[in-house]
Order: sequence, then structure tokens, then C-alpha cells
Amino acid sequence: MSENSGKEAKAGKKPGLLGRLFGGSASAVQKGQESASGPDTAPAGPESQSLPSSVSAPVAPSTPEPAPELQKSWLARLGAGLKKSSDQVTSGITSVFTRRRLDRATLDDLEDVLIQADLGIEAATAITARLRAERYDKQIGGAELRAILAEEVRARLEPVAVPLVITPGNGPHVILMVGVNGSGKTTTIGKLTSKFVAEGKSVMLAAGDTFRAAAIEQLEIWGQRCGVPVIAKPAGSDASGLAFDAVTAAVAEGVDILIIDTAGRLQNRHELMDELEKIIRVVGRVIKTAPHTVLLTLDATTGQNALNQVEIFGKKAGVTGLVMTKLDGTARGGILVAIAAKFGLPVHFIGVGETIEDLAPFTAGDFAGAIAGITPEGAAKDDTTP
Ligand SMILES: Nc1nc2c(ncn2[C@@H]2O[C@H](COP(=O)(O)OP(=O)(O)OP(=O)(O)O)[C@@H](O)[C@H]2O)c(=O)[nH]1
Ligand SMILES: [Mg+2]
Repeated sequence: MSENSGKEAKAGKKPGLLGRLFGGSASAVQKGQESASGPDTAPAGPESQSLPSSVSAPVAPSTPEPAPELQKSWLARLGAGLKKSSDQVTSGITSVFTRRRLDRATLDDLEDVLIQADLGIEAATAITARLRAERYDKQIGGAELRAILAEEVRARLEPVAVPLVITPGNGPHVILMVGVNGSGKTTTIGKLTSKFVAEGKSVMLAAGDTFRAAAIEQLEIWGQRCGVPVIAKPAGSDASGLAFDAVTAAVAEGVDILIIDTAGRLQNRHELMDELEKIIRVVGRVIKTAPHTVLLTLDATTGQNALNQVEIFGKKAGVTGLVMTKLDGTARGGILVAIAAKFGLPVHFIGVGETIEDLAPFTAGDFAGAIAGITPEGAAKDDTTP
């Protein structure tokens, strides 16, 4: 088993429950099915495709609203996950406040702290400008400063905290997952599938990372765990051919959502980015409006390079929304503020760990509070400074 698969086996917590939701239907894995024609030649009609041998039964709808205790536990996870970023900001604030009054040197140092925390120059300058205007040469406490910081970060993130809307009715909603190597695409697909299934939606997965056998196996494990079919071909197959077959199967089976995994690719590898464009073209041949969602998965630990990834994937793949993963592994969570300011793209989900529970819809207030070191209850975690 690959390293990733091993990690995921550890991450899965509720296969039993998901299996029961599906009334025991096994995942159907379509393998070795070769397209008679390449995706760029005249594609075969849906009737010519061999479809998965079994398809998931309709799922009983479950409660869409998270229970209050679940919500609370997410806030605790978020706080714990963002601890490194929060510590970077709050310890920076503590170290620059050697005096209680807000003087010029302190404000300059504070601006540096915010820039180092990857919030971006615009946010850092605006936040210190506000403090200069409102509090210059006045006393200010640590809790008050954190509250102002949280407010400013929230204001910048609120416009991009947009939920992912699945268009109902007109055939499958196709989600294409893109991003650089190891950014968390496949894991995020697993987490999303689990969420969609719990909401009563029927989901199909496509193992579009045809480069590595381990990548296909990794997605199949998620498919089994969530009780959803996975369309796959042997490693080395053409990715756009696989995508074509998967969309055709999703239409024929009438699933609500098809999620297509893709191989990780660096944004400066032109031939790989061209391949992504081809996948998108081919998907659009089966359903004109697809892919409906192109999700770029960003690894928060990459810091400033994420800005370049958003720019290039945005241009080449028509990214419609972002997922930021691995916020738990970095002090650079502030990068989301810089990305929001520069691109204004919707941020749909954030990940703060490897388990299914560690992905949640992005909410600006919770994130801003966590970055500024404010606990879910609203109290600053440490009011002894400055
Ligand atoms: N700590 C942490 N780890 C994560 C998170 N999301 C994903 N991972 C881990 O990151 C590693 C890579 O995840 P994958 O989902 O395989 O990434 P990928 O983008 O599909 O990788 P490639 O297919 O190789 O490009 C795995 O070990 C995941 O468990 C997260 O939010 N936090
Ligand atoms: Mg992958």
C-alpha cells in the first residue's frame, strides 16, 4: 500500500456508517475499459460505454445542519489547526509591544509582523494605518489589538467565504480537482465525498490521476470507504479519455455529483497544464456546461508560492473556487488573506488535518478569530500582553 493510502486508512473513521447509508452496496470499479476512440477524435456515444456493474442505491437524506456539538468541535479543531499561524501573529505582537503606548516604532514593527505572517502588504498596511489613526500614542491592550486584527481579517475574508453550491437537476454536477503535487487533492475528494453522501447526494469518482497506480488505488479506497463507484483505468491510460468515460457514465447513471481527480502538476510545467486544458475540453463535450466547478487545492505550507499557483491554474484551468489544506502544518495561514485580496476567488473549504472531520466549509469569522488567537467563546486566549 502506498504511503498516502496508509495514511488514509488511518484517517477513515466511519466506513461502517457510510456503508449502512448505502444499504451495503459495494463500490463499483470500472477498470481496463479503453475508449474505442481518443477523446480528441469523435467520441463514442453514451450507449457504447460499459458502465459500472453496480451503482450506489439512493441514500436516505441525513441532517444537513451540523449539530451544535459538532460545530463546537470544528471550532476547537480550527483553533488547534491554526495554532501555529496564531502563535506566529500573537507572539510577534507580544514581542513588538515593549511599551504600552502605541508609538511609531511599535506600529512599524507590528506591520512587519503582519507581513511576515503572510497576510500581504495591503492588509498589513491597512491594519496598522487604522491603529495609527485611532490609537496613536494611546494605551492599547493585547486583547483589544487581537480583536481589531480579527475584525480586519474577517472583513477581508468575508467576500470570499462562499459555499460550494451544487446545481440540482440538470444532470451531474462535475467537479474537477486540480493543484500541484501533494497539495491534498485526493484526500480532499475523499472528505468531500463523505460530506456529500451524508447529505444524501449520489456521488461518482473518477481516478483521473492515471500516472501512478498508487494514486488510482488511493481513490478506490476512498470510494469503498464512502460506498460510491470509482471509474478507473490502468495506470498509464490517457487522463482525458478517462475523464470522458467518467462523465458519460455519470450521465448514464444519473448521479448528482461526479468528482474527477487529476495528477498533481507544477503550474510552470506547460505540457502538463496543456493536458489539464484538454481534460476540460473533453469533459465539455459530454456536458456543455461542465466542469461546473474547478477546485484548486492549495497547500497552506507553501506560503507565497500559492499566489502564483492561483494565478496560473486560474488562467489555464478556469478555477472557480479554492480549498486550502494543511493549515494545521504551518504558521502561514495568513496567506489566505493575501490570496483573497489579490484574486477574490471563492474559498469553499479549509482543511486542518488528515481525517474526514478535518475539512469544513470556510467561514471568515471563525478563521479570523483563530488567526488572531481568539477562542471560540470570544475571549482572547491571553490577555497579559502587552
Ligand atoms: N496535516 C494535513 N495533512 C493533509 C491535509 N490534507 C491532506 N493531507 C495529507 O497530505 C498528503 C498528500 O495528500 P494527497 O491527497 O495525496 O495529495 P494530492 O494532491 O492528491 O497528491 P498528488 O496526487 O501526489 O498530487 C497526504 O498524506 C494527506 O493525508 C490537511 O488538511 N492537513
Ligand atoms: Mg492525488
